[in-house]
Amino acid sequence: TRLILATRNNGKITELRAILADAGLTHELVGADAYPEIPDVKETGVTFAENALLKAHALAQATGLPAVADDSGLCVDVLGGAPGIFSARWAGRHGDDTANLNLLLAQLSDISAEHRGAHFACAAALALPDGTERVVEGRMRGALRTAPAGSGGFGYDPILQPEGETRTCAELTAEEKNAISHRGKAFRGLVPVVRELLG
Ligand code: ITT
Ligand code: NA
Repeated sequence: TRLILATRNNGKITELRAILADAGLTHELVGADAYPEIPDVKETGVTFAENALLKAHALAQATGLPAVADDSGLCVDVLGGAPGIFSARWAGRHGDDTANLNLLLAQLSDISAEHRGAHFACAAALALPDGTERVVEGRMRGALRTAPAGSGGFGYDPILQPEGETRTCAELTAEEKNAISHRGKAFRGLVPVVRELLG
């Protein structure tokens, strides 16, 4: 059966396909771009979980198919958890990863190494056309570099060095990142729920 990936972020789609396939999910995974007529939902929630549910329900309602969604972001300790749910538009224009990363680095330029703790957070939501919903969350803790390094992944990956690592997320292989990432944890947790509800 088909399962909609309710996202238009290609970095997420690549990772989700690998994470879900590695977890043994055999559903046909179809990105939101296969439904260009369905408008993007306004992310009016105040938590990752609320926004992930909004996106999953919108696609499930519009397609009549089960949908999973990912809402995620970078939460910086010294900024009280910002950019958080605003990570995709921190510098103003939605999805401008380079501008977002550069603004954040500038904001942290005076912050010393011991105060550069942060985590990525991901809420993985499943919604069915009948309104059934589930959410699983995952986090990856690390420290923020003072300059970007690496070309893998997407978004803020070049500046987050996961705990216990000497490389940034953008210097890890896709497999290495997925094994420890917020997204890997959240969606590996969601897979048994998908199996239970969809078979
Ligand atoms: P969809 O809503 O279509 O899924 P989006 O890019 O708007 O796509 P979000 O609102 O969840 O998604 O924003 C997530 C932002 O958080 C994303 O733009 C990245 O900057 C950042 N982010 C999330 N996961 C990340 C990861 O694994 N590595 C680096 N940055 C990440
Ligand atoms: Na969001």
